[in-house]
Amino acid sequence: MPVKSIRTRADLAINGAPPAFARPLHVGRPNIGDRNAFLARIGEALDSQWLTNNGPMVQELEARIAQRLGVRHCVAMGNGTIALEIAIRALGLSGEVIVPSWTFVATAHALYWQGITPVFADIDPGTHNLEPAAVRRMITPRTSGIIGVHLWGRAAPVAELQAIADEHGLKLMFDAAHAFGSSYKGQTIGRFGACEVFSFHATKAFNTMEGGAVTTNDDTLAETMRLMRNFGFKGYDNVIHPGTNGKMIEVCAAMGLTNLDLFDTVVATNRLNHAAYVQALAGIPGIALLQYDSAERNSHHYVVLEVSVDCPASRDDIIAALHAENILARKYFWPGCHMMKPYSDLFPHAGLLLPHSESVAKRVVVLPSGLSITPAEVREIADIVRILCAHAASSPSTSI
Ligand code: T4K
Repeated sequence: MPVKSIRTRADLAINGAPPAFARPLHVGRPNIGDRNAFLARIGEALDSQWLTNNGPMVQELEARIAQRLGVRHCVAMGNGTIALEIAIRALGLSGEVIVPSWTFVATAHALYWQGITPVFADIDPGTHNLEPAAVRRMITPRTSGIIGVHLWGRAAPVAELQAIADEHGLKLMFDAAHAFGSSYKGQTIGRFGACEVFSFHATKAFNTMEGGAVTTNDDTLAETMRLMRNFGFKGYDNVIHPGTNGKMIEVCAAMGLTNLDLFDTVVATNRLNHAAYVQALAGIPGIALLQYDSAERNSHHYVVLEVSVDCPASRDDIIAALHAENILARKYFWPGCHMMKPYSDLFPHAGLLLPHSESVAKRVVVLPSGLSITPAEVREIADIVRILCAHAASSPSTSI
């Protein structure tokens, strides 16, 4: 049987028809803290009739995050994308800015949306983060800055990128959307570059439903971003800066305060799930899990499986088999930003300089984790991959 036609364990003649999981196991299932604590906070907001515009819960959340990350300022925003846009504008970036292609498209969009050209640099295939030598190659007289992305919560090469930025007079900021609670050389992410931008989207390890924040140790930059997120208002009737609406609402802050209390549990659960995946997937040819540096903190929110050419089943066959079993694994961030229409129109030949990004994009499967799945379910997921690969290896008609 060709691997492409394998869809369920029933096809593999292992057992009966129903999918392995009656309920879907999603990548990105939100981790939700104490429901009563959350509802009590919502009650407070309703009683106080203060729902948005720098409300008390937003301020409390900012203070708690700044303290947790060890940074002077946390400026909460409506989502990670508006937070990126505001940070980019507050830093005065223009012309060209160097970013990885191997990231969620919001990193590139946040620039392009503001008339700035994202220039894609290649990654280190071992870490999936920007490769400093590749960044150097993309610098032109129009380059004004670099946005490093701490992909999968693993720190980008901060010191090397800062050295390049200093040498060329460029601004450096980080997209830390995946990196809440991560560390770089033992120091919590949030303090590096001119500023760092977090996403607190529902799908993130720490979530405020929708939300994000910029953290910085720069007092002036923080003040500018606070103005920009609220139309440039300084007090009533006094607009002193161009601005937009980037505000976080109280309901989202209530979720954030509730979920901050849960975060250490989320990380501990993710670590158990990750270890279970490593063990359960061991020995399948051509299958490897991206490992995180044990000396650094990482929420282990992203379980990133890489399927090499040595694997008897292709990456897309694995995805199809998992989906048929109700396991909604993802191909994040396939096919890479440079292959997405706005940017492939702009740079049709960008791939020539992005060999590692293109090859990683073909290999990756992101698997579910978080509070909604257990190590026992992890082992079942791994079994499906193992069975598929064994079948593909033994099927002479397999073509992938
Ligand atoms: N930079 C980076 C590096 C990022 O990864 C992101 C966001 C950003 C910047 C921008 O931050 P935000 O502006 O979003 O705050 C999702 C998220 O929407 C996005 O926040 C995230 N990265 C990206 C990696 O994933 P999609 O297009 O994959 O979303 P969707 O609707 O397919 O949902 C993802 C999975 O989560 C599905 O399996 C369903 C599940 N899910 C989702 C939601 C919203 C749930 O189970 N419950 C839910 O409530 O982008």
